[in-house]
Formats: sequence, structure tokens, C-alpha cells
Amino acid sequence: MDVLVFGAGSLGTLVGALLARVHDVTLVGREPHVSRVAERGVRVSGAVEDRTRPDATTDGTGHSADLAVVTVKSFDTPPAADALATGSFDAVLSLQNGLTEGELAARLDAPVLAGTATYGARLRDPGHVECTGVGRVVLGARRGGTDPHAERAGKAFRDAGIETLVAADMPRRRWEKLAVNAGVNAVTALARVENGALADGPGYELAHRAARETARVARAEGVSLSNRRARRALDEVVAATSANRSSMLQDVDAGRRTEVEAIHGVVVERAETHRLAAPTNRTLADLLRTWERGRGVRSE
Ligand code: KPL
Repeated sequence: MDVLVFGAGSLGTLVGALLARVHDVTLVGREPHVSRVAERGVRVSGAVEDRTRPDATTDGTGHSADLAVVTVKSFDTPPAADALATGSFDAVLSLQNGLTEGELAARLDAPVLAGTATYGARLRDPGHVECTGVGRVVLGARRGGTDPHAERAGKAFRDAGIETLVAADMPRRRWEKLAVNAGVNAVTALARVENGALADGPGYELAHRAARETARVARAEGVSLSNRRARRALDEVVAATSANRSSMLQDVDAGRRTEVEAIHGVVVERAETHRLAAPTNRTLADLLRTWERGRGVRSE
């Protein structure tokens, strides 16, 4: 299968390198990573060890492939979608934080699939990604139900040795992941700790509150996600990824813009639509926005 992985950050590089075991993969990313991958391939270390040779380019326009996997940061979704729209794909799969699949679908003709990934990944150096935890990819039709494109994408992932489930309830799973990200990401980024440091500490109650608020907003959106289920998902992810530095902590460590808007911003905005309060998400969002302004990575 021909696969384009759009976004060669930590998760995109890991997924692209693993897919390249059995598929023809092109990674779209930035320099100096792209040149190193083009010269020597990708080295995968940690929980999975491998070296594979995907193609790599900085130009995301004019590609055609059986599947495009979008792994860019949520705020880079509009330009990524515009670049993808210049090419041709049988299906496009979003493996991003937030609820970006709607944004992709609005700009693309190809069917858009929703996905979640709990693999831990960290870019060590250009051309070198560490797998910090073997998780699972779950993917399916973005509005739920079955979809032959999802079955095909799921098989392609499994053929490459990636733990993958094709699910018919992606809207609930996407909101559940959003609840987990709302609980884990800001608290670990602001406290500068690994995910596992949340367990049983004072940050845990804060994380649970953010996840509960998110589940309540999900229910107002017509998605069946109980507080208990959101809490269990949060507990499971914290236990399974205890040694991980969350993607938001990695952004804060690197002085980069975070995904605050795609996580807490979306929860607060949708809560407002339903006249619900989301004080924990609002507070976490304001703290992160203040940090971004202070670091000069945010203008508004
Ligand atoms: O998705 C993640 C992230 O870091 O963005 C979790 C699941 C919280 C794992 O670190």
C-alpha cells in the first residue's frame, strides 16, 4: 500500500517508520529531520527497535496514495488539509489530538477517518525516534458505524505490526481521548512531570475534574460518555504511560506552541454552546495561554 504520513513529529515518525516495514511510505516533515531520514532512514529505539527507510520530503503538495495519515499538531490542520487537497487519496486518517477530523473533512473530498493512538513517542534526534510505550491505534468512520476504508487502513496498520483496532464508535472514543488529554496534558505540562506522577498526587483530582467536565460536554453533544468511563480511561492511560512525557510537556520543554486550543479551548467553547460551565478546563487553558504569551509563541 502507498501511504503518505503528513507530519513527521514524534508520533508521525514512529507510525511512518513502522508502516514502512511493509508499505511504501512517504513522510512529510521539516528539516533537518527530513534530510536525515532521506539519507539514512529512521532509527526506532526503546520499546520497539527497528530501522526502516521511508521516503521523506518537506513538500506536502501533489501527492497521491492509498492512504494519508495526518499527524501534524492540531493547529497545523488547515494548511495540511490545503496541501492534501492538491493531491489524491483513497482515504485520509487523522491521528491527532483534538477533534480535527471535521476540519479535514470540510476541506477534502476523500473520506476522512478518525483515529486515536496511545503509542508513546519521542523524537530524540533528526532521524531517530524513541518508542516510549507500545500502545494501540484505534480507527474508524468519523461519524461511527462501519466503513470499508477503515477496514483497509486497519489491515495496513496490523500488517506492519502496529496494534490496531477498527471500531464503530469513534465519536465516543474521540471524546474519551479528549477527556484523557484534558486531564493529563495541561497538568503534566504545567507541573513539568511525567504522566505517572499524576497517580494519587494532588494533580490527580485536578486531572479528574477536567476529564469529568469534558465527559459532561460530550454528553451534551449527544455522545454517550459517562463520568465513570472517562475516569477509568484517564486512570488506565496514566498507568500505561507512566514513564511518558505528555505531548504538551514536550512542547513546553521545547518552548513551542501547545495544543491548548484543540484540547481545553474546544471543551470550553462547546460547553458555552450548551450553557455549561467548564471552570477547570477554562483555568488550565488560561494558564497555558499565559505561558504561551510569556514565551512569545502566541500573539492573541
Ligand atoms: O495523548 C497523549 C499525549 O501526550 O498527547 C497521552 C495519551 C496523554 C499520552 O501521553
